[in-house]
Amino acid sequence: MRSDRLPHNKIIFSGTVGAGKSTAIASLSDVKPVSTEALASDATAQMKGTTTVAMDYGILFLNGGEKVMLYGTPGQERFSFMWDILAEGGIGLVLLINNAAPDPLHHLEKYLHSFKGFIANTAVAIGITHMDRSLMPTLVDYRSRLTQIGLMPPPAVFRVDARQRDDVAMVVKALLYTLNPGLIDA
Ligand SMILES: Nc1nc2c(ncn2[C@@H]2O[C@H](COP(=O)(O)OP(=O)(O)OP(=O)(O)O)[C@@H](O)[C@H]2O)c(=O)[nH]1
Ligand SMILES: [Mg+2]
Repeated sequence: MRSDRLPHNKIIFSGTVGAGKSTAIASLSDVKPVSTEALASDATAQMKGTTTVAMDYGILFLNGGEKVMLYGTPGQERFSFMWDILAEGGIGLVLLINNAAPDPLHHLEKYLHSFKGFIANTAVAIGITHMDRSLMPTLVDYRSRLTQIGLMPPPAVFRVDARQRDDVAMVVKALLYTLNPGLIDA
């Protein structure tokens, strides 16, 4: 892979609180990831001990030696000012939705709306996490909702366990493939 095939090489992980954004970056990164965890407060504290307050950062090396920078956003909406800042210059979005949280289909719509402008200029691939804990909604339900939303081309949707590197790699490869099928030939 040559650098002229991947002029900008930054992808963004966003999505619901506890979906596994920080975990996914740690699973996939070939270097020790940088994280900004702080003790959770309010409703998040009932779900998890810490939460991302600024960003996660990791690096993935593709087979050709090409570097893909992985940026994770905070899930909490009170830190949503970071979403646009982190997305600046990104080539695509991996959206992780926590299937064990209440109303995940609503979260899907909300995050797609928040990143509407970014996605219009780039691409998105979707990972549904915590499906081992909650089977509903199903991937079919997500695909139906995406059809209703009308994004073109329709985003790829996968079952992802953020703790599993192969699962995270799959959704990232789908994103890179959407952007440029030549990118993942290595
Ligand atoms: N059972 C299960 N646990 C998962 C899965 N994916 C991630 N986790 C766990 O979910 C927890 C939350 O993950 P984080 O990586 O902190 O989530 P986050 O999206 O970064 O959360 P915020 O930064 O608070 O928005 C961790 O304990 C992960 O190990 C999954 O598919 N199944
Ligand atoms: Mg996090």
